Amino acid sequence: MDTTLVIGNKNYSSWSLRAWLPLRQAGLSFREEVIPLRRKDTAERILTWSPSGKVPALLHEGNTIWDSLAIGEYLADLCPQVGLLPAERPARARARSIIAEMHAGFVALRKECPMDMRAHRPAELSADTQRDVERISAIWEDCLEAVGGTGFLFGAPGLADAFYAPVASRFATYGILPGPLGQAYMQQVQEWPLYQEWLNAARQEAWDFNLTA
Ligand SMILES: N[C@@H](CCC(=O)N[C@@H](CS)C(=O)NCC(=O)O)C(=O)O
Repeated sequence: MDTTLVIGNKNYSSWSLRAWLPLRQAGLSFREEVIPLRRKDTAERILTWSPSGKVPALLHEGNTIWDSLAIGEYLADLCPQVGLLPAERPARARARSIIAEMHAGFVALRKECPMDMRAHRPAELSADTQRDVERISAIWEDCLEAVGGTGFLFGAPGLADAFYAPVASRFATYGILPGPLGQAYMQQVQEWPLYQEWLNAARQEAWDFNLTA
């Protein structure tokens, strides 16, 4: 049976990237259904696939799984050998906590600094966004210190990195500099071959929301 991931524009849709990365890591073959956001027919097109009216949605073996976090958990469950979540329970609990914190929070950063992978547009941050940046830097530092100071958040790349990859992209776009460990982590994400593959596709998309206007 066909596996399909329904996503938005790669340059802008951070939630889509969060589902696409673990799906690629899982190694399932799938096709992408890309629905351009912010068009007259966007809502109607998404609703033919996703009951929430939002992307991403995963169609797998007759199941529809919508929401990036549900998709990540589904894939971790389906392919435990891939290690999307850490093997040890305490690390797995921390991974789930920081994933949930990302999924539910950082509203100021998300609103003020929307993902725009192709752009470089350094910005002055509001106090609320600065607080989000400081919290994210602390999360990254805590995780990296626990794995020896380099690499991905829990050593090998996984779901936690998928959830924070769009944040690394935003930091790069808006000229936001975390501490030294955070900067090394941003570089690690930017060198992740799957991230580069998505970014290259984003660069080739023709759609432009003109977010500065
Ligand atoms: N909580 C959802 C959020 C998904 C979401 O907000 N997706 C946006 C695109 S990144 C969307 O589908 N927007 C609908 C629209 O723009 O019409 C998730 O984690 O998947």
